[in-house]
Amino acid sequence: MKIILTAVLLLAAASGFAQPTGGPKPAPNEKWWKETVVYQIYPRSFKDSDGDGVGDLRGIISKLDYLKSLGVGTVWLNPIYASPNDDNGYDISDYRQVMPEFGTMADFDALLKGMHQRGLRLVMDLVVNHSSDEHAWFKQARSSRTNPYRDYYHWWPAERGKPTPRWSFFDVNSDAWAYDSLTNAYYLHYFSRKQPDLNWENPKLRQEVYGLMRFWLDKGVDGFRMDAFQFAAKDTTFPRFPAGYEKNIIKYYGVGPHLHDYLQEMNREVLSKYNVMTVAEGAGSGPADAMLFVDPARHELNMAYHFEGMDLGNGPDGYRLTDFRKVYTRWDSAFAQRGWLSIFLANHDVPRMVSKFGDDRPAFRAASSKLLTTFILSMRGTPYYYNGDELGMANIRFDRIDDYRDVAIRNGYQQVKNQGGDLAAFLATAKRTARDNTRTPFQWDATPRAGFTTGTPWLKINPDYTAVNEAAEDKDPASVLNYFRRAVAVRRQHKVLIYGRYQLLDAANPHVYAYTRTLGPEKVLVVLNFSADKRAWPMPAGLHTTGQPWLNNYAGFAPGAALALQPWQAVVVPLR
Ligand code: TEU
Repeated sequence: MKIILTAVLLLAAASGFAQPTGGPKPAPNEKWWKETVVYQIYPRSFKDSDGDGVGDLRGIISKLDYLKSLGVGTVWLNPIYASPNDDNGYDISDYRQVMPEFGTMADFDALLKGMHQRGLRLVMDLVVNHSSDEHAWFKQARSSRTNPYRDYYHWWPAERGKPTPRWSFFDVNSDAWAYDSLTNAYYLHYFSRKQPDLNWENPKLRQEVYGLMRFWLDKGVDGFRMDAFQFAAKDTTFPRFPAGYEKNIIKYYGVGPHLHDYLQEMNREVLSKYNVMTVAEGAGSGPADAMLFVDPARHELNMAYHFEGMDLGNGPDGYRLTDFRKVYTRWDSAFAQRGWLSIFLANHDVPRMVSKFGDDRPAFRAASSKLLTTFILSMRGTPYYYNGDELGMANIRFDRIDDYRDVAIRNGYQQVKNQGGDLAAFLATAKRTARDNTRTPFQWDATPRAGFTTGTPWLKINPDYTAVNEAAEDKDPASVLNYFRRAVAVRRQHKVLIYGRYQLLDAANPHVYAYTRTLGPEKVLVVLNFSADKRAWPMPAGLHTTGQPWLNNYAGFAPGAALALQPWQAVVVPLR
């Protein structure tokens, strides 16, 4: 009897049914990381506690109750490790130390504890495609060709001549090989010169990474966002790529040989031992590639973000709703049966969501921010929401190169200058697309420096902070902030919004994006007017709303044969 009972319990645990007593049992593929809402904090810009103009861990700690008030379940923190900050912490010089500008390990421990006490989970950024050139491994590696750390990185001995060209994201010459005279060799850096790529073919390096992952997991962190990891595996024979390859970087640079072997090994040795979530930043060039990262049968990562949605609308004419809808529909159907995605419209690498996908003119900023929030929180996939978007923060649109801090922009500008190119055109594009647009300090209140710092902020504060700030919005029931809180609460209450089948309606409508979500007997309609004009949207035959909307960014809702939509109106309403 005892043996049978044990077997039953083991089976239950294996099938995901093991639950503390009480509460409804989740279905087998329900997971906490599918049900959570992730809120991304860019620590440099969130809240400064000591007046040096740089956000820090104590600053975040002082805002824990704010985080709790949002209703989100998980915080993803951009890198907080020791770093010379060539790329704002994405160049790590010690993976087991906290960047002194951000605080101490004791501050980190207090932050983690404070989050857990409030039922919030903490996900860290794991940046292991590259380290800083100031990491002890690289200092060793570059010191001699026979150093034991040499093979932690990729080298091309200069006696072989010039290396086969490789393109770099942030290099001033777009050259991913940097010559190091000490050992007469070039090292590889897909990002800046201060971010040498780590050699994942070296099992010792892989064990180092697993060790540092355990270090943070043993502290109790709840998962990792895997930075640029698709670039970690490379063809180290460095073949020539066909002309024009730099236009399809992911295809040639990403998802190289053995990438999935590494992820499976990492899962086996580390991730499988903890109840944590993992998300791949980028996952190849299409849904089939992405599935390989997250198919549960493969035991690699939990979810991925694809860039196809983000890559829309970078040109001066913005994006078309028809393209936007096609992308999200295609990815949803590719993951309808298995695998899991994230849904996001902004992060620290792209402009503000309201400026890019909405309309940040004063008349439409709030409505379009709320509409985009509704989209993120009503799609299948784990929502990732970038700090400040809950206030409707907009692009700052710098005029001068000196205002930028980002290595990508500063080196890009220098390159255009060196080539005698059109600097005005470069700056015009940067206004629209630069990463510093989303990195400006969080706008807490209308006092000088937006309540972010008492010192000089590391990056200028958007002057609109006197109107757009947390203190004002907190008090206003109709604010973007309070709409975000409602939308998070609604998602948490209704599993149909998390797991429900997505079905597109009115697929060719150039302005209105509408879909249903269905789970068992529950069915809900989402209607989003992606335009600054009023629109009448005819209800499709056979669909009948029932009761009041769960979410509506305008006051009124009149059911009927056609919905009269206001500019940027978003409605989520149950169907019978
Ligand atoms: O980004 C990796 C990535 O592929 C993005 O490079 C993106 O294409 C780029 O930022 C465009 O400018 C990650 C981080 O999110 C980013 O902040 C880092 O700069 C980068 O890795 C290097 O670590």
